[in-house]
Amino acid sequence: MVRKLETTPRADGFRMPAEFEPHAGTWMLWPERPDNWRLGAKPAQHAFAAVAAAIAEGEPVTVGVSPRQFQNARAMLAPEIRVVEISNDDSWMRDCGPTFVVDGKGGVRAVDWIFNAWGGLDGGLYFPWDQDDLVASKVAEIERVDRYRAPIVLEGGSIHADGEGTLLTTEECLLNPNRNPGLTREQIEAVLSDYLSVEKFIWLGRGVYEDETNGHVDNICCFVRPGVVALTWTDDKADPQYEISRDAFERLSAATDAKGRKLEIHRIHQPDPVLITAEESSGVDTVEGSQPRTEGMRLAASYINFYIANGVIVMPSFGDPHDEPAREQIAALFPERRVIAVPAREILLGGGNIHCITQQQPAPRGKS
Ligand code: KQY
Repeated sequence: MVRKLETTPRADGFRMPAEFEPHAGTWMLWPERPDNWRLGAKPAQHAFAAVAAAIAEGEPVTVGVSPRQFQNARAMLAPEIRVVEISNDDSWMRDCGPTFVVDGKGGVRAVDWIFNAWGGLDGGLYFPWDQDDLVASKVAEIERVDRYRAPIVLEGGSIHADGEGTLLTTEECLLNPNRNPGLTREQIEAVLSDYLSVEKFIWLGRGVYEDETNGHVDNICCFVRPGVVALTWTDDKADPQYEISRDAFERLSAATDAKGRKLEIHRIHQPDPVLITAEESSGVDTVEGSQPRTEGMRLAASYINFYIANGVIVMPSFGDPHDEPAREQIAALFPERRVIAVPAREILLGGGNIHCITQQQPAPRGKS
Protein backbone atom coordinates (compact mmCIF):
# COMPACT_ATOMS: atom_id res chain seq x y z
CA MET A 1 0.00 0.00 0.00
CA VAL A 2 1.24 3.50 -0.85
CA ARG A 3 0.34 5.90 1.96
CA LYS A 4 -0.28 9.62 2.07
CA LEU A 5 1.37 10.51 5.34
CA GLU A 6 0.15 13.15 7.77
CA THR A 7 3.45 13.46 9.63
CA THR A 8 6.58 15.24 8.33
CA PRO A 9 9.87 13.88 6.99
CA ARG A 10 11.78 15.47 9.85
CA ALA A 11 9.53 13.86 12.45
CA ASP A 12 10.00 10.50 10.70
CA GLY A 13 13.80 10.80 10.33
CA PHE A 14 13.92 11.54 6.58
CA ARG A 15 16.12 14.17 4.84
CA MET A 16 16.61 15.43 1.30
CA PRO A 17 19.86 14.00 -0.07
CA ALA A 18 22.09 16.02 -2.38
CA GLU A 19 21.88 15.43 -6.11
CA PHE A 20 25.47 14.18 -6.10
CA GLU A 21 24.57 11.30 -3.78
CA PRO A 22 23.85 7.92 -5.49
CA HIS A 23 20.65 7.64 -7.52
CA ALA A 24 18.25 4.79 -8.15
CA GLY A 25 17.30 6.59 -11.35
CA THR A 26 16.01 9.71 -13.05
CA TRP A 27 12.48 10.83 -13.91
CA MET A 28 11.56 13.01 -16.88
CA LEU A 29 8.40 14.06 -18.75
CA TRP A 30 7.89 14.26 -22.50
CA PRO A 31 7.31 17.65 -24.20
CA GLU A 32 4.36 18.18 -26.53
CA ARG A 33 2.42 21.40 -25.97
CA PRO A 34 2.65 23.55 -29.11
CA ASP A 35 2.20 26.85 -27.28
CA ASN A 36 5.53 26.29 -25.54
CA TRP A 37 7.54 24.10 -27.90
CA ARG A 38 8.00 25.08 -31.50
CA LEU A 39 6.99 22.92 -34.43
CA GLY A 40 4.73 20.69 -32.39
CA ALA A 41 7.62 20.04 -29.97
CA LYS A 42 9.49 17.86 -32.46
CA PRO A 43 12.91 19.61 -32.04
CA ALA A 44 12.46 19.60 -28.27
CA GLN A 45 11.56 15.91 -28.30
CA HIS A 46 14.86 15.13 -30.02
CA ALA A 47 16.70 17.18 -27.41
CA PHE A 48 14.88 15.48 -24.52
CA ALA A 49 15.66 12.08 -26.05
CA ALA A 50 19.36 13.02 -26.22
CA VAL A 51 19.30 14.08 -22.55
CA ALA A 52 17.59 10.83 -21.55
CA ALA A 53 20.13 8.78 -23.51
CA ALA A 54 23.05 10.63 -21.89
CA ILE A 55 21.68 10.08 -18.37
CA ALA A 56 20.96 6.43 -19.19
CA GLU A 57 24.71 5.93 -19.59
CA GLY A 58 24.85 6.23 -15.81
CA GLU A 59 21.49 5.16 -14.40
CA PRO A 60 17.95 4.04 -15.26
CA VAL A 61 15.69 6.71 -16.78
CA THR A 62 11.88 6.77 -16.77
CA VAL A 63 9.97 9.19 -18.98
CA GLY A 64 6.35 10.04 -18.24
CA VAL A 65 4.27 10.74 -21.32
CA SER A 66 0.66 11.63 -22.10
CA PRO A 67 -1.54 9.00 -23.79
CA ARG A 68 -1.45 11.02 -27.03
CA GLN A 69 2.33 10.83 -27.25
CA PHE A 70 2.99 7.39 -25.80
CA GLN A 71 3.79 5.61 -29.05
CA ASN A 72 5.83 8.48 -30.44
CA ALA A 73 7.89 8.81 -27.26
CA ARG A 74 8.46 5.06 -27.14
CA ALA A 75 9.72 5.17 -30.71
CA MET A 76 11.96 8.20 -30.19
CA LEU A 77 13.51 7.17 -26.87
CA ALA A 78 16.31 4.64 -26.61
CA PRO A 79 15.09 1.10 -25.77
CA GLU A 80 16.68 1.06 -22.31
CA ILE A 81 14.54 4.02 -21.24
CA ARG A 82 11.29 3.12 -19.47
CA VAL A 83 8.25 4.95 -20.82
CA VAL A 84 5.14 5.20 -18.64
CA GLU A 85 1.88 7.02 -19.20
CA ILE A 86 1.56 10.08 -16.95
CA SER A 87 -0.79 12.87 -17.94
CA ASN A 88 0.80 16.29 -17.57
CA ASP A 89 0.43 19.93 -18.56
CA ASP A 90 4.07 20.31 -19.63
CA SER A 91 7.37 18.57 -19.23
CA TRP A 92 9.21 20.05 -16.21
CA MET A 93 9.71 17.06 -13.91
CA ARG A 94 12.09 19.02 -11.69
CA ASP A 95 9.28 21.36 -10.77
CA CYS A 96 6.11 19.25 -10.62
CA GLY A 97 7.76 15.96 -9.71
CA PRO A 98 8.46 14.73 -6.19
CA THR A 99 11.40 15.69 -4.01
CA PHE A 100 12.58 12.36 -2.63
CA VAL A 101 13.78 12.03 0.94
CA VAL A 102 15.73 9.19 2.58
CA ASP A 103 16.16 7.92 6.14
CA GLY A 104 19.56 6.21 5.96
CA LYS A 105 17.89 2.87 6.81
CA GLY A 106 16.81 1.94 3.31
CA GLY A 107 13.69 4.10 3.34
CA VAL A 108 12.76 6.44 0.48
CA ARG A 109 9.68 8.69 0.50
CA ALA A 110 8.32 11.47 -1.71
CA VAL A 111 7.52 15.07 -0.86
CA ASP A 112 4.68 16.29 -3.07
CA TRP A 113 4.66 20.11 -3.15
CA ILE A 114 1.67 22.14 -4.31
CA PHE A 115 2.33 23.20 -7.91
CA ASN A 116 0.85 26.37 -9.46
CA ALA A 117 2.70 26.65 -12.79
CA TRP A 118 5.26 29.16 -11.49
CA GLY A 119 2.84 31.74 -10.10
CA GLY A 120 -0.75 30.64 -10.66
CA LEU A 121 -3.00 33.36 -12.03
CA ASP A 122 -0.46 35.99 -10.95
CA GLY A 123 2.17 35.58 -13.64
CA GLY A 124 2.09 31.81 -13.94
CA LEU A 125 3.14 30.33 -17.26
CA TYR A 126 -0.01 28.47 -18.25
CA PHE A 127 -3.48 27.41 -17.14
CA PRO A 128 -4.63 24.87 -16.10
CA TRP A 129 -1.92 22.98 -14.21
CA ASP A 130 -4.02 20.35 -12.45
CA GLN A 131 -2.37 17.41 -14.25
CA ASP A 132 1.11 18.67 -13.37
CA ASP A 133 0.02 18.87 -9.76
CA LEU A 134 -0.78 15.14 -9.82
CA VAL A 135 2.57 14.06 -11.28
CA ALA A 136 4.41 13.68 -7.97
CA SER A 137 1.70 11.45 -6.52
CA LYS A 138 1.71 9.28 -9.66
CA VAL A 139 5.48 8.86 -9.50
CA ALA A 140 5.14 7.87 -5.84
CA GLU A 141 2.48 5.29 -6.79
CA ILE A 142 4.62 3.81 -9.58
CA GLU A 143 7.62 3.57 -7.27
CA ARG A 144 5.51 2.40 -4.30
CA VAL A 145 6.91 5.06 -2.00
CA ASP A 146 4.89 6.78 0.71
CA ARG A 147 4.17 10.45 0.13
CA TYR A 148 3.94 13.65 2.15
CA ARG A 149 1.72 16.37 0.65
CA ALA A 150 3.56 19.53 1.72
CA PRO A 151 1.47 22.56 2.66
CA ILE A 152 3.24 25.13 0.42
CA VAL A 153 3.61 25.96 -3.27
CA LEU A 154 7.13 25.07 -4.34
CA GLU A 155 8.99 23.84 -7.42
CA GLY A 156 11.99 21.52 -7.19
CA GLY A 157 14.08 23.91 -9.30
CA SER A 158 13.82 26.55 -6.61
CA ILE A 159 15.88 24.59 -4.05
CA HIS A 160 19.26 22.87 -3.88
CA ALA A 161 20.35 20.83 -0.86
CA ASP A 162 23.87 19.81 0.13
CA GLY A 163 22.53 16.72 1.92
CA GLU A 164 24.19 17.89 5.14
CA GLY A 165 21.58 20.34 6.35
CA THR A 166 22.06 23.32 4.02
CA LEU A 167 19.53 24.65 1.52
CA LEU A 168 20.28 27.12 -1.26
CA THR A 169 17.40 29.19 -2.67
CA THR A 170 16.40 32.64 -3.92
CA GLU A 171 14.25 35.40 -2.46
CA GLU A 172 12.96 36.26 -5.95
CA CYS A 173 11.17 32.92 -6.14
CA LEU A 174 10.38 31.67 -2.65
CA LEU A 175 9.32 35.07 -1.31
CA ASN A 176 7.36 35.94 -4.45
CA PRO A 177 3.75 36.76 -3.54
CA ASN A 178 2.60 34.54 -6.41
CA ARG A 179 3.77 31.40 -4.54
CA ASN A 180 2.85 31.59 -0.82
CA PRO A 181 1.50 35.08 -0.22
CA GLY A 182 0.43 34.47 3.38
CA LEU A 183 3.81 33.21 4.56
CA THR A 184 6.85 35.06 5.87
CA ARG A 185 10.45 34.02 5.17
CA GLU A 186 10.60 32.46 8.64
CA GLN A 187 7.41 30.47 8.08
CA ILE A 188 8.68 29.19 4.72
CA GLU A 189 11.97 28.20 6.35
CA ALA A 190 10.04 26.34 9.05
CA VAL A 191 8.09 24.29 6.46
CA LEU A 192 11.25 23.52 4.47
CA SER A 193 13.03 22.55 7.63
CA ASP A 194 10.21 20.11 8.49
CA TYR A 195 9.92 18.62 4.98
CA LEU A 196 13.61 18.45 4.00
CA SER A 197 15.38 18.27 7.37
CA VAL A 198 17.56 21.29 6.68
CA GLU A 199 18.85 23.70 9.31
CA LYS A 200 20.68 26.38 7.38
CA PHE A 201 19.29 28.53 4.55
CA ILE A 202 21.49 30.41 2.13
CA TRP A 203 19.28 32.99 0.41
CA LEU A 204 20.46 34.46 -2.87
CA GLY A 205 18.64 37.54 -4.14
CA ARG A 206 17.65 36.95 -7.74
CA GLY A 207 18.02 34.18 -10.28
CA VAL A 208 19.24 34.47 -13.86
CA TYR A 209 18.15 37.57 -15.77
CA GLU A 210 14.81 37.01 -17.55
CA ASP A 211 14.29 33.58 -15.99
CA GLU A 212 10.54 33.02 -16.34
CA THR A 213 10.42 30.88 -13.19
CA ASN A 214 10.94 33.98 -11.03
CA GLY A 215 14.56 33.16 -10.45
CA HIS A 216 14.95 29.46 -9.75
CA VAL A 217 18.20 28.76 -7.96
CA ASP A 218 18.97 25.77 -10.21
CA ASN A 219 19.77 28.09 -13.10
CA ILE A 220 22.14 30.35 -11.15
CA CYS A 221 23.89 28.31 -8.47
CA CYS A 222 24.28 24.70 -7.34
CA PHE A 223 26.19 22.52 -4.92
CA VAL A 224 29.09 20.59 -6.39
CA ARG A 225 29.71 18.86 -3.07
CA PRO A 226 29.25 19.98 0.53
CA GLY A 227 31.01 23.32 0.97
CA VAL A 228 31.52 23.87 -2.78
CA VAL A 229 29.18 25.74 -5.14
CA ALA A 230 29.16 26.76 -8.82
CA LEU A 231 27.71 30.13 -9.80
CA THR A 232 26.79 31.52 -13.21
CA TRP A 233 28.87 34.57 -14.02
CA THR A 234 29.57 37.29 -16.55
CA ASP A 235 32.52 39.67 -16.80
CA ASP A 236 30.38 42.10 -18.79
CA LYS A 237 29.45 44.87 -16.36
CA ALA A 238 26.90 46.21 -18.85
CA ASP A 239 24.95 42.95 -18.81
CA PRO A 240 22.04 42.94 -16.31
CA GLN A 241 23.28 39.54 -15.19
CA TYR A 242 26.46 41.12 -13.81
CA GLU A 243 24.82 42.78 -10.79
CA ILE A 244 22.71 39.68 -10.09
CA SER A 245 25.75 37.37 -10.10
CA ARG A 246 27.92 39.85 -8.16
CA ASP A 247 25.26 40.08 -5.43
CA ALA A 248 25.02 36.27 -5.32
CA PHE A 249 28.82 36.02 -5.08
CA GLU A 250 28.87 38.42 -2.12
CA ARG A 251 26.11 36.55 -0.30
CA LEU A 252 27.82 33.21 -0.90
CA SER A 253 31.17 34.65 0.22
CA ALA A 254 29.61 35.84 3.47
CA ALA A 255 27.72 32.60 4.15
CA THR A 256 28.56 29.53 6.17
CA ASP A 257 26.76 26.23 5.72
CA ALA A 258 25.02 24.00 8.27
CA LYS A 259 28.37 22.53 9.27
CA GLY A 260 29.91 25.98 9.76
CA ARG A 261 32.04 25.80 6.59
CA LYS A 262 32.82 28.80 4.38
CA LEU A 263 31.89 28.07 0.77
CA GLU A 264 34.33 27.52 -2.07
CA ILE A 265 32.73 29.37 -5.03
CA HIS A 266 33.44 28.53 -8.68
CA ARG A 267 32.26 31.06 -11.25
CA ILE A 268 31.24 29.68 -14.64
CA HIS A 269 30.90 32.30 -17.36
CA GLN A 270 27.50 32.36 -19.02
CA PRO A 271 27.06 32.00 -22.82
CA ASP A 272 26.61 35.15 -24.85
CA PRO A 273 22.99 36.38 -24.70
CA VAL A 274 20.65 33.92 -26.43
CA LEU A 275 17.74 35.61 -28.22
CA ILE A 276 14.70 33.98 -29.82
CA THR A 277 14.93 34.18 -33.63
CA ALA A 278 12.03 35.05 -35.94
CA GLU A 279 11.93 31.49 -37.21
CA GLU A 280 11.85 30.05 -33.69
CA SER A 281 9.14 32.47 -32.62
CA SER A 282 6.95 31.69 -35.62
CA GLY A 283 6.99 27.97 -34.79
CA VAL A 284 5.23 28.43 -31.43
CA ASP A 285 1.41 28.55 -31.24
CA THR A 286 0.01 31.73 -29.75
CA VAL A 287 -2.39 30.99 -26.89
CA GLU A 288 -3.70 33.60 -24.49
CA GLY A 289 -2.38 32.98 -21.00
CA SER A 290 0.73 31.13 -22.16
CA GLN A 291 4.21 32.61 -21.99
CA PRO A 292 4.89 34.52 -25.24
CA ARG A 293 7.87 33.45 -27.36
CA THR A 294 8.51 36.66 -29.26
CA GLU A 295 11.42 37.30 -31.62
CA GLY A 296 14.28 39.02 -29.78
CA MET A 297 13.27 37.90 -26.28
CA ARG A 298 16.30 36.94 -24.22
CA LEU A 299 16.39 33.45 -22.79
CA ALA A 300 17.88 32.57 -19.41
CA ALA A 301 20.87 30.62 -20.71
CA SER A 302 23.24 29.23 -18.06
CA TYR A 303 25.64 26.29 -17.84
CA ILE A 304 24.69 25.83 -14.17
CA ASN A 305 21.51 24.06 -15.29
CA PHE A 306 23.41 20.76 -15.59
CA TYR A 307 22.31 17.46 -14.08
CA ILE A 308 24.43 15.27 -11.82
CA ALA A 309 23.75 11.56 -12.49
CA ASN A 310 25.60 8.43 -11.41
CA GLY A 311 28.97 8.60 -13.17
CA VAL A 312 27.99 11.37 -15.59
CA ILE A 313 27.23 15.07 -15.69
CA VAL A 314 24.81 16.07 -18.45
CA MET A 315 25.33 19.74 -19.26
CA PRO A 316 23.74 22.08 -21.79
CA SER A 317 25.70 23.46 -24.74
CA PHE A 318 24.59 26.36 -26.90
CA GLY A 319 27.04 26.46 -29.83
CA ASP A 320 28.73 29.33 -28.00
CA PRO A 321 32.44 30.15 -27.47
CA HIS A 322 31.91 29.70 -23.73
CA ASP A 323 30.73 26.08 -24.13
CA GLU A 324 34.17 24.48 -24.03
CA PRO A 325 35.61 26.52 -21.12
CA ALA A 326 32.43 25.72 -19.16
CA ARG A 327 32.74 22.02 -20.00
CA GLU A 328 36.38 21.99 -18.85
CA GLN A 329 35.49 23.75 -15.58
CA ILE A 330 32.62 21.39 -14.84
CA ALA A 331 34.81 18.38 -15.68
CA ALA A 332 37.44 19.65 -13.22
CA LEU A 333 34.76 20.06 -10.53
CA PHE A 334 33.56 16.48 -11.00
CA PRO A 335 36.74 14.48 -11.75
CA GLU A 336 35.01 11.17 -11.00
CA ARG A 337 32.21 11.72 -13.55
CA ARG A 338 32.22 11.96 -17.34
CA VAL A 339 30.77 15.20 -18.69
CA ILE A 340 28.37 14.86 -21.61
CA ALA A 341 27.38 18.12 -23.32
CA VAL A 342 23.98 18.02 -25.02
CA PRO A 343 22.88 20.77 -27.44
CA ALA A 344 20.13 22.40 -25.42
CA ARG A 345 18.88 25.43 -27.31
CA GLU A 346 15.58 23.67 -28.03
CA ILE A 347 15.06 23.04 -24.29
CA LEU A 348 16.01 26.61 -23.44
CA LEU A 349 13.42 27.86 -25.95
CA GLY A 350 10.77 26.25 -23.73
CA GLY A 351 11.92 28.26 -20.72
CA GLY A 352 14.31 26.01 -18.83
CA ASN A 353 17.12 23.53 -19.29
CA ILE A 354 18.47 20.08 -18.50
CA HIS A 355 18.21 20.32 -14.71
CA CYS A 356 14.63 21.59 -15.03
CA ILE A 357 13.50 18.55 -17.02
CA THR A 358 15.02 15.93 -14.71
CA GLN A 359 14.39 14.72 -11.16
CA GLN A 360 16.64 12.33 -9.29
CA GLN A 361 15.31 9.41 -7.29
CA PRO A 362 17.92 8.63 -4.65
CA ALA A 363 19.19 5.12 -4.06
CA PRO A 364 18.04 3.68 -0.74
CA ARG A 365 20.88 4.40 1.69
CA GLY A 366 22.10 2.27 4.53
CA LYS A 367 20.09 -0.79 3.51
CA SER A 368 21.70 -3.97 4.78
O1 KQY B 1 13.14 26.22 -15.62
C1 KQY B 1 12.30 25.55 -15.14
N1 KQY B 1 12.52 24.95 -14.01
C2 KQY B 1 10.96 25.41 -15.71
C3 KQY B 1 10.67 26.38 -16.70
C4 KQY B 1 9.25 26.28 -17.08
C5 KQY B 1 8.94 27.00 -18.29
C6 KQY B 1 7.57 26.76 -18.74
N2 KQY B 1 7.36 27.31 -20.01
